[in-house]
Order: sequence, then C-alpha cells, then structure tokens
Amino acid sequence: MREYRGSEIRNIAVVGHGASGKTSLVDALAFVSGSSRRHGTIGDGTALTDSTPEEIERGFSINLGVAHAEWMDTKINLIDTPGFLDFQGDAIAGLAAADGALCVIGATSGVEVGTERMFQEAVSRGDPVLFVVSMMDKEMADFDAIYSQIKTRLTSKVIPIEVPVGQGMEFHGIVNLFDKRAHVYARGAKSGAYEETDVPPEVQPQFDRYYAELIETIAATDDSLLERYLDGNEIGRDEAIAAMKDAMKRMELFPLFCASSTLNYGTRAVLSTIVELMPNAYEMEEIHAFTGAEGDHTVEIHADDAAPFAALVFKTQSEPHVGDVSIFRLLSGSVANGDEVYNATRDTAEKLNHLAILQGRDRPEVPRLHAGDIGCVAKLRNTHTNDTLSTRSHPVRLPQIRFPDPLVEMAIYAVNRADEEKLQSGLHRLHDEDPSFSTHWNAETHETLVSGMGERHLDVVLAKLKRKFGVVAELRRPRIAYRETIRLRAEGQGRHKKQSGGRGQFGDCWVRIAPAQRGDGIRFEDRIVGGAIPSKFIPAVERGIHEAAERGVLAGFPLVDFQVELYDGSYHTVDSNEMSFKMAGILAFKTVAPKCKPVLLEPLDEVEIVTPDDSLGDVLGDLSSRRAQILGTEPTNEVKGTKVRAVVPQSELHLYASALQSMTHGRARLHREFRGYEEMPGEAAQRVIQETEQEARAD
Ligand SMILES: Nc1nc2c(ncn2[C@@H]2O[C@H](COP(=O)(O)OP(=O)(O)O)[C@@H](O)[C@H]2O)c(=O)[nH]1
Ligand SMILES: [Mg+2]
Repeated sequence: MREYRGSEIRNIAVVGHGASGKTSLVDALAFVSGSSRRHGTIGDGTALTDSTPEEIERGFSINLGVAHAEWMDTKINLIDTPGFLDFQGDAIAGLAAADGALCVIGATSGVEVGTERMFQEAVSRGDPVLFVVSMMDKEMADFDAIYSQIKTRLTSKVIPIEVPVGQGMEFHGIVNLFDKRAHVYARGAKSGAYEETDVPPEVQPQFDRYYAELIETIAATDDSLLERYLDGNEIGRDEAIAAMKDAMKRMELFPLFCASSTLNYGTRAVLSTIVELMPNAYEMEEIHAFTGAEGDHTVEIHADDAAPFAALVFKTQSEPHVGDVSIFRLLSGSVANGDEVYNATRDTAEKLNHLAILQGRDRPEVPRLHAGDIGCVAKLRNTHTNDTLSTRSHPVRLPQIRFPDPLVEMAIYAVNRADEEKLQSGLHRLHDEDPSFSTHWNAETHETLVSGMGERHLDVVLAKLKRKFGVVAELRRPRIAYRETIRLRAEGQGRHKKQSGGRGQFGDCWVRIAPAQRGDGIRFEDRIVGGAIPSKFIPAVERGIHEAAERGVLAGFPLVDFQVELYDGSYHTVDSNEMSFKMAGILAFKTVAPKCKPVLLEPLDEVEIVTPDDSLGDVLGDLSSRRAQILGTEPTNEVKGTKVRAVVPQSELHLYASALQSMTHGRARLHREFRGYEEMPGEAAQRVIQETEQEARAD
C-alpha cells in the first residue's frame, strides 16, 4: 500500500445498535473497495472485524475492530464498534479515534436504544454523522418508515441523499439525488457492480419529492445559496456537496443513505460519500495536550506531519501468542517502523517494531504512518489504553477518552484456589485492555470485585479469563459490608485471670460503652484515676476493645460508632502485662456491648436516575419495593424525562442497572454513589442475621 497523508485519510467510526449490520457493512466496504480479498459474513465467522473467539461464538461484536478501504485515492479507516450497551466502552473509544460517524440502522429493526445512545454520543463530540439504512434486501424493509423514525426519534435535520429502487426482495437499485442517476444492480452478483441508468419511472415521484426537499434544505444552510435558489437558479452538484459538507460539520444536516451488505448494493456509493462528505484527518480541530510526564502546561496539537509525533492509544487488545496489540491514532507528526518513542503517561521508552495498519485480524506492516492515520504495534513494554505516545524531546499527554462509569458489580472467585494469582493478573490485564471494566479488592468483605457495563460484559470477562489466562472463575453476588452499632449505654467489667503455676496473667478493667455519632468509628477515653491501671497497659485495653468490636456481637460484622470510657480496674504487680489487659478489654467489650441494644447498619447508595416519563411510574414503584427513600423528582430535557434522586440500601441494588434498563427499554441513565450507613429496619436485619448464622454453620 502506498503512504497516505492526512488530507487523503478519513477516520470513520461505524456505530449503532447491536445487530443493525455494522460489522457486515464494514466488511462489505473493505471488500468492494478491493482492500480486502474476501466478502466475509457473520454467519460463518469470517467478518473482518469480528475476529475473536468470543465474538464468533456469540455472533456479535465485543471489541472495536479496525479495517480500511482504499477508495478514490483515499484511505478510509473504518472503526467497527460494538452495539450492545454492555460494550459501549469500545464504541466510545472508537468515536474518540474517529473524525466522523456512520450510524447504521437496520431497515426492518429501525431506530433502537443503541442507535439513540451512539447518535447522541457522536453529536456531543461534535462529529458529523452519516446515516445508512442497512439490510435493504430484507423482507419488510421500509426506507421511508426509517426516515421518519430518524426524524422523530433522532434528529429533524436528517435528509435522504438516496432513494432505493425496490425494497426487500425487490431491492435492486439506488437513485442518487445529487447525481440524479440510478445504479441498477445485476441480480445474483455480489461484486457491487452496477449499471448506471436514468431515474427509473417507478421511483420518479419519490425522487421528485426528496430532490426538492434536499435542495431546499441545502440552500437553507447558506445565505448566498438560498438567494440564488429563490431566484430560480439551479444549484450544481459540487456546490451542493460543498454546502452539505459544511452543514454536516456544523451538525446542521445529517445525510441518509441505504445499502445491503449481503448483496453489496450501495456500498460503493457509501465509500464515495465518505470521501466527499466526511472531514479528512487534517481538518480535525486542534487539541490541547499537557506537556511532559508531570507538566500542567498545555500545548496545541495539530494534524501536521512536520510537528512532533503524538499518538493516543485508544485500544489495547491482548492476543494469545502475540501479547498486547496497541492501536493508536496519530494526532500529529509522522512515525516510522522501528522508531523509538516515549510514553509520557507512564514515563517509559517504547520501540515501535513492526509498525502496522489493521485489516481486521490482519496487521500488514508499513514503513511509515502520517499524522491523522491509525496504526498499531504489538508487544509494547508498558503502554495501555488511554496512554499517549510521543517523543523524548517533545513529551506530551493527550486528553484521555472518558469511559462510562461501570454499572454492575459482582464478586469473582477462582474455581481452583491455586489460580488466585493468575486470576488477579488476568483481571488487571483485562482492565488495561478495556477501561470500562475494573476490579478491586474489598477489604471489609474480603472479596475481589469486578465491575462493568452489564452482565453480558462480565460474562465475556469470564470467557476471556479462561481463554487467555487459563483461569476458570465464577461470579457471585457480592457480600454486603454490613456493620453493627449500639443504641444504649451500659457498663461492666472485663477480668482476665490465669494464675495457676508459673508466671500468671492478670488484667481487670471497667468500661462504659455508649452510642456515638454515625461515622465516628470508635472513640476511646481514658478516665482512670489514681493509677488503678498503670498507664502503660491502657493502650492494650483499647486494642482489645478494637479487636473485639471488629468481630461484632450480632452477626459478626464490625461494630462501630460508639464511645468507650475506661474508668476503673486493677492490676497485679507481677502477673499483669499487655497481653492480659488486651484480653481484659476483649472480655469487657463482650460483656458490655450485648447489653447496649446492638443493631445492624447497612450501607446505602444515593442513586440518580434519568428515565423517560412513560416509564416513570414503573421506576418509582420498583424503587419503593427496594426500600428506597425518594429525595426528589424533577423534569429534565435529557431523554425528555424525569430525574429521580433516591437513597437505596446496597443490598437492594444488586444488578439494579440491568433491571432499570429492562424497565425502561434501555433508555434510562443511572448514576450511583456511596452515601453512608443507616440502621437497618428490624425485619430486614433479622433476615441478614439468620443468613449469616446459616452461612457460619455451613462453613
Ligand atoms: N439480509 C441481510 N442481512 C444482513 C445484512 N447485513 C447484516 N445482516 C445480518 O444481520 C445480522 C447482524 O449483522 P452484524 O453485521 O453482526 O451487525 P452489527 O451487530 O451491527 O455489527 C447478521 O446475522 C448479519 O448476517 C444485509 O445487508 N442483509
Ligand atoms: Mg458488529
């Protein structure tokens, strides 16, 4: 392949709902351009960008994948992204690496949750978006219906550039409104070859209607065009395309195309459109990056071959036998095979051996890449997703991709205990590969937790652990970090005495235990007068009380938020030592705390939910069944819905994100944050106490 400069490069993220036809379209585009030799399919596991075993087995994309198509002297980098919200981390990374989005909508499935989510994401990044109605060959395909759905559900600024000739089984051609010509495909041939004809009479009425709409819409985006149009002048093709491109950049217009990837109809036109209407890599806006590993000064980064090299790693994929493959976008400068570069994020030098571009799983090597392009290298020493590669002489850190907060959390256990270490290192590698997945150790419940975007996301983590790291692991419902506290004050004695034979042990103390404020922990006061306990033994008493409190009195959870007064005691000149007084502290706590009306505390989260109004009743009803305390509701523009704030016990929130998505058909947003501890109501507390007793007996 020849070298391409930024002006000859388009970086396009292909986004949309799951199963809308993105991966098939990327494959068809690469094939029809001649850049990929084979027309792959999802069915037989040969699609270019669905190449991992997890993807082939499940039949949908999990990782972003990169392919390219050389077309009209241009290199189009196509970033195929996963559609399911569980894997939206990669879709967001794909958008971050691209300059424009191709939003795919299935001709029979229409606008779906993932379509809305990804369209909003692209628009919020300021990326031009081009819609493609895919699968036009499918029975019941309805172009006009999809057009009006986009209008009502996504944007009123959508405008068709193409009209299909026939639909479903009858789909055999496409009229282009700019060219006023039809491409008519030979039935049965899947090469993408077509015959160019005049507008067929059966689509003439539709053509006239859409053509008028198109020209009027384009004219309206530019005053001088509008004036000429109103004066009755014809607007030429090139003019119209230039105005359209500008309007797309301002997000004032979103063109609509149609295609069938299976039949390879319409794919050439999509390629040409990407070249003509999408911004080239030099057109990207300048980026502000931080200087150096530590520096907080910013420098402007331009897509300029002459500027110092800077690239953002937007994806790391670990592959068996190969190791980690880092996929990056060059934002400025150029880079050659074998160059020594510098990872300013981690302060490590890296060498770019076997510099390559991507065609799905294939990674053909290239001698050099220019600003704006996308490339990859394997086996970097210490480089992860979101790191910046630059140079020692001009070290910079580029703005990082903001991955969504994880929504579901589970505990993870290695089925074979001997695999514990492999499990931990595997989990960390998977996080480096996919920052929307994370893992941490909960010291209070003694569990390793994993969190991700959904249950499907965590299932894939299990599959990857097994395949890549040879660890069979299982997910469990995480333990809740309950605590205990007390409601009353009481006092009593702890006396430890062992004085038979040899050197004895003696410690004796009197304590008062009383409730404290929530969040106070344990407050210890020394009220000993007259040396009833020598001061050197007093810290030992305190340690004993802490140790005993850690084990609780009701159900073995740490007892917190109380104060202890140590007010009396006695000692023995020979037999007393620290150990004896620690024991006395433990005994004192065990005697007194049960008399203080111990209760269970449970952790609560504050949740913020944005839900469409038609699901509000269900959401509130469900919250009340989860013992939620509603803090407030207010209307919001986001998804034309209501924002609900509530405080909900963590024990009631297990997999809540999934439940919420199914209640709202995937249209809600959720944010949750730890709020604090509160006393648990009697009945619920009794259940927890019984459960822990049963568990203890089972162990
Ligand atoms: N009939 C027909 N089926 C298609 C077409 N494109 C994709 N499909 C099928 O639709 C399903 C989802 O396609 P896929 O490319 O995986 O969608 P993605 O999840 O958006 O990447 C697969 O079974 C494809 O074979 C098309 O143009 N025509
Ligand atoms: Mg896919």
